[in-house]
Amino acid sequence: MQHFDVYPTVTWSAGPGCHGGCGQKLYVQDGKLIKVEGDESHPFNQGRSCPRVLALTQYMYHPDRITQPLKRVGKRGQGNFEPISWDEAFDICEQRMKQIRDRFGAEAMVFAQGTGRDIGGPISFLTYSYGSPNWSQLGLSGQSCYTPRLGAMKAVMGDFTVTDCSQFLEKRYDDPAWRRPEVIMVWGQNPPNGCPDAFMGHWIVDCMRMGTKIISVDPRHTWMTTRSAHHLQLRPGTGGALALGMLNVIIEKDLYDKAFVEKWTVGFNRLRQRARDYPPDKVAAITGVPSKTIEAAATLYATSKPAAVHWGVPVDMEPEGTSVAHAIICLWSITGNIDLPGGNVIARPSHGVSSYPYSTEELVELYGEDLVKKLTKKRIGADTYPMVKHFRGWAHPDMVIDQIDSGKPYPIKGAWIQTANILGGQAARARLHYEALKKLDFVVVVDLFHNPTSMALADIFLPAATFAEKNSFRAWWAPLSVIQKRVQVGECKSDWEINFEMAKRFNPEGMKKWRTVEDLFNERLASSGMTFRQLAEKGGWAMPEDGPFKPYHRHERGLLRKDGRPGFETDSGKVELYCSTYESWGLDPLPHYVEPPQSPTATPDLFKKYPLIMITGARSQIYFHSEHRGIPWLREKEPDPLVQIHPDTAKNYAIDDGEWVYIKNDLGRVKRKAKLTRKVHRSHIQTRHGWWLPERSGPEPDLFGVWDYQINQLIPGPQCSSSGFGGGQYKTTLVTLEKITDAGANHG
Ligand SMILES: Nc1nc2c(c(=O)[nH]1)N[C@H]1C(S)=C(S)[C@@H](COP(=O)(O)OP(=O)(O)OC[C@H]3O[C@@H](n4cnc5c(=O)[nH]c(N)nc54)[C@H](O)[C@@H]3O)O[C@H]1N2
Ligand SMILES: Nc1nc2c(c(=O)[nH]1)N[C@H]1C(S)=C(S)[C@@H](COP(=O)(O)OP(=O)(O)OC[C@H]3O[C@@H](n4cnc5c(=O)[nH]c(N)nc54)[C@H](O)[C@@H]3O)O[C@H]1N2
Ligand SMILES: [Mo]
Repeated sequence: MQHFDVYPTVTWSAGPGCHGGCGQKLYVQDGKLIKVEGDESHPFNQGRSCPRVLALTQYMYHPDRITQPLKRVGKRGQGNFEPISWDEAFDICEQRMKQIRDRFGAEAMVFAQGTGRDIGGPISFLTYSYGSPNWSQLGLSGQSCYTPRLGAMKAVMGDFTVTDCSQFLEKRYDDPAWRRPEVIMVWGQNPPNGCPDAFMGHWIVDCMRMGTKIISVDPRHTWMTTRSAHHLQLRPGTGGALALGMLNVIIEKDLYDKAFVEKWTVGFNRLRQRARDYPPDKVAAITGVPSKTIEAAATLYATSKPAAVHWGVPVDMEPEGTSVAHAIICLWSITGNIDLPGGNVIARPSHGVSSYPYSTEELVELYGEDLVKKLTKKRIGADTYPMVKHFRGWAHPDMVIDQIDSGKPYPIKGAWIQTANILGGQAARARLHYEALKKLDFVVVVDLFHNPTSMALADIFLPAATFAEKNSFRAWWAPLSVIQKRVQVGECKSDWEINFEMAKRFNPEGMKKWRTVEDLFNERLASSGMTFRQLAEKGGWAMPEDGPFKPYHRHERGLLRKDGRPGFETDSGKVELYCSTYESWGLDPLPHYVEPPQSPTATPDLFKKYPLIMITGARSQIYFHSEHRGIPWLREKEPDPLVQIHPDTAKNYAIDDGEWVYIKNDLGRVKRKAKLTRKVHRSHIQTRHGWWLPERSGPEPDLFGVWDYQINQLIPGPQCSSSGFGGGQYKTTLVTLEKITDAGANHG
């Protein structure tokens, strides 16, 4: 056996893709990664790995991997690129982006990211160093991923919560301070598949093994719903009504936690009044969940202590995502399940470390007053939506694309796209994004592989590193971890390195305080009392110590508020069931329900033409959004783009299992292979997003078959929520089916 070394590190970003933070062991031989295994000593995953991380060697050394910077030659979209040096690539980006800044102002460049890998730090850093207010998750309609839930929690209770599966404790389930949740209400999430939002789905499975009961809120049957005490099989997009119906039951039956409500909440009577508008019978008619089931599930949840709610992205994608989130926050608040072991525990970044500066003071210090003024004056959407203005620094995705298209109120001339496949999966209205982005003068894509977005748009392509090839750090909840570089592939660089170099070119004065990327890491890590190297030497991770960054009972101990008084970090110091912040933003201060914009009752005529509700994007363990279609070990498990159809429904369209079909609506048609299954309701279909075929031709017009298979061509927009956050119509689009009869049609 030849010698190899084993190095511990933490995954985040390129490779598996996800939001997790699993400890992994990298087996390295002669400078090459030969195998990955879960690290048993890491408290996050306790030795587990997902299929995507186990396939890392195939991903890293894939023949299609881009390992040198590329410059487009010939016309955009023709697929002709030539390798250039990093110096030349950086020079071209600097020159072209400075031209845009000089002529049109820094706001004419948009900096676009995908979902939250370790990109938020590097990309906001670059955006602000360049001087643009327009940092966006471009394409994600209504910013409908986590941000609506986060914004609602911040406004209503001043902090974020997660289901307590002992993840803040080093000894995990063995720590006597932890209690197992009696009940976990899993609301619009499929935990074993997705591991979203810094939460490992398998923790819920662990709790189930120890005796936790599950209440599932999901229109489909999944592994988890079939093991639930109650499965609330609601119509997609009606969770707001369901949550209000459960509040009604809990309040009217007197099942709420009176002591907690009295001491720690405001607005209970007004919430009670509002919930009276949602009696179980009425809610049953809206959601399709029998009233008896609503009552039973609400009763089980409210009479179990501790109990927790674990929620997913369908909450955000409801028409009023921030209001649905508000209703669910009221559920865990009036049952007193906050900040206690086994409940919805308050989550803060470990050791107070954040990878990017959010506070106004930090921004002023780093980039000056002018930028901060621009952030509220010129950031797209900040004027229109108070929640966009006051929560997080993101420009509003739907408004950004409309502005790129119209050039009004000011022109957008360039885009820096990093960790996002806008055309291949992120964007609703995919065709509009394509047409509009084509108009830009200059586009940089930073990625690991070509995809439809880079092929159609990139002028410069910069090759990024996987997690095994980079230094970085991670402070999304706990533990605080460092990611350590163990191998090098080609000339690839980390997102931090790339953006650090570009930031120096745009803001040389401001960048003088850091000589290297590691200096910057050390500054961000300062509140932990450790440097990057010290944390690495300690084993690579650290759990928070007792204080503001570690549960439990912090509101009682005065550890949550800046002024040190007991209570929550809101104006009233309490959980605001009646939310004064929403009120000050011109939003309904109480939760309410809005029907999806396309639905059997909202648009009956459209429903006649398109009688199926399409759910898209329920996560697969095999793929991360549009990634991994080219990785042999993964593709083998799920080779074709499937659509789940109930057998009775399929019969109506004369569709057999395994036949190819079109999914259609007024926006177009997309190919799928039928998978007949009773897992979906008769009136719904479900299909995954992110399909393109790396094996097909890249250059225009084919763009890897994206226009044949990209379901987001059918997803309408713009978002429909009054707060500006939420309301992407990814789970509630009306469609119909048609069998493809042309025997010769090429299905990829
Ligand atoms: N392997 C893998 N992991 C991932 C991702 C990935 O692509 N692959 N993506 C990551 C990202 S960015 C995110 S946001 C998360 C998302 O992961 P989740 O939050 O789990 O969301 P989904 O998988 O979209 O849907 C979860 C469940 O909600 C159900 N559902 C659909 N519509 C509704 C509805 O209207 N109401 C309710 N109550 N339920 C509904 C679906 O049937 C599905 O079973 O996963 C992250 N993790
Ligand atoms: N129909 C439908 N569409 C959806 C959803 C849905 O439920 N239904 N979900 C939406 C949601 S919640 C989200 S968050 C978006 C996600 O949308 P995206 O985040 O755009 O999804 P990905 O397909 O993962 O694209 C990421 C791209 O970044 C590259 N990449 C991965 N890691 C790194 C890295 O570390 N550095 C760099 N530079 N590049 C990297 C990948 O190769 C890939 O090309 O999709 C949305 N789209
Ligand atoms: Mo997401």
